[in-house]
Amino acid sequence: MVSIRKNQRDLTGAEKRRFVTAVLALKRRGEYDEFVRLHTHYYVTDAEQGPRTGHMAPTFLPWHRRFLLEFEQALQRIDPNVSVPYWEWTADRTPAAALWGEDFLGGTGRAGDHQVTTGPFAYRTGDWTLQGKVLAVKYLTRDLGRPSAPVTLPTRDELAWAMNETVYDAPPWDSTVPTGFRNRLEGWNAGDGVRWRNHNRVHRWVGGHMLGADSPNDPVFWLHHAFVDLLWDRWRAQHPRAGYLPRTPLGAGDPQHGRALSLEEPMPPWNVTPAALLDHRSHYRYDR
Ligand code: CU1
Ligand code: CU1
Repeated sequence: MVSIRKNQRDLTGAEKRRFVTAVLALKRRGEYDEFVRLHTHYYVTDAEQGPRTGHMAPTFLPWHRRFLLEFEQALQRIDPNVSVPYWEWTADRTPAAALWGEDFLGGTGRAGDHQVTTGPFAYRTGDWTLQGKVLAVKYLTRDLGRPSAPVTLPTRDELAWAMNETVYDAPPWDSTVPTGFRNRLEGWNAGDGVRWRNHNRVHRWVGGHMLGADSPNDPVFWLHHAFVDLLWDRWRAQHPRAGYLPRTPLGAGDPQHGRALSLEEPMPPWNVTPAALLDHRSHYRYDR
């Protein structure tokens, strides 16, 4: 079955309810926390040893594509009519957006400890207790827009700065590359000292758990990354001759050898190549 991923602002009340119900069921079964654990495990930075697959690497996009697909398929085992909606953060830009309503993801955290107290993922419902060995708190936290030192969501112009890049990625294939679509979208330092752009700035704007390696603890993670995934589609349509890079494995003399994966190298934990994830239309499509 091909599912259609919709803009969250177009969901009906019933569609929101079904999504939330399926997410809560996954949490009850313990499967949700496995996704959080997996994401944390694959959060490897430039400064660490070993391969980087999820972040700060060319595979940022294919790795999250597969991660979301696994999550969506887990939801669909509970309710086959559910798909992952996307949050177009260039358009729905305030804590007043319907996304943060009581009937969907709930709102920002309260003053002081930033505990989310509204909506289905509020701690007091008993349905959303965070798990993990080194967890500071068991309740979900958010600080939308960070009022104490305001952050703004990326604008269309800031996103265009990434979308207009003509190459996918470039050496040294990490968080320091000044050019290339991948790092400009992922949003690390592009050589000018500004660290948080586009994808990363959205994590900053939501705040709380979205800041860390265990960011999927906040269900908005999936809606954020579904939009990032859609942006990859749009970028490919905009630059039809620009393929995934690196095309071939990096040589033994390359400092990124074994750390950044090329088009045909399998990504853990699924053993799937970036090439195999370029076309997702047999699994899901976007509504626009
Ligand atoms: Cu991630
Ligand atoms: Cu992310």
